[in-house]
Amino acid sequence: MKYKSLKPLFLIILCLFAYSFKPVYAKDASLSVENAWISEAPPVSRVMVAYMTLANTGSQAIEIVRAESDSYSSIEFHETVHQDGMARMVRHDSLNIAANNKLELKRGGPHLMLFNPSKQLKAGDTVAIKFTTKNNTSKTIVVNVKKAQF
Ligand SMILES: [Cu+2]
Repeated sequence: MKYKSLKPLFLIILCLFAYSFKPVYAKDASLSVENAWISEAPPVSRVMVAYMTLANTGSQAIEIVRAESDSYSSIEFHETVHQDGMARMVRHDSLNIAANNKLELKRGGPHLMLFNPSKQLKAGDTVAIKFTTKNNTSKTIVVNVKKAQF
């Protein structure tokens, strides 16, 4: 409720900003990735998890609609949510990074779920992951597999 009452004010401020800074708005949004790592999993595991910080230094939101890798059969966007004292995972269609903002993929929050590794991946191995955005731009990052951190 408190949030709802603040919303109009927030939008007005946002509009004022958009108006006053309009001339310097750039068309290209830019994505960078920091501290990316994949958590090593037991050999029997058919799923692994990747964490990272996605940074958008551009003035427009970035929506990542696809993630893929030769090292996995598929990659999904997940989020761990806590409901009634239980943690469960929900699947998202995309990852959204607001303009000039960061999205942290971390334990207990949003993450990449990596399915069916093509071979056993151990700490020290590297995996290439390709992201595709809604604007059909793509970015490939190299991610290190590390020992699980609890
Ligand atoms: Cu998951």
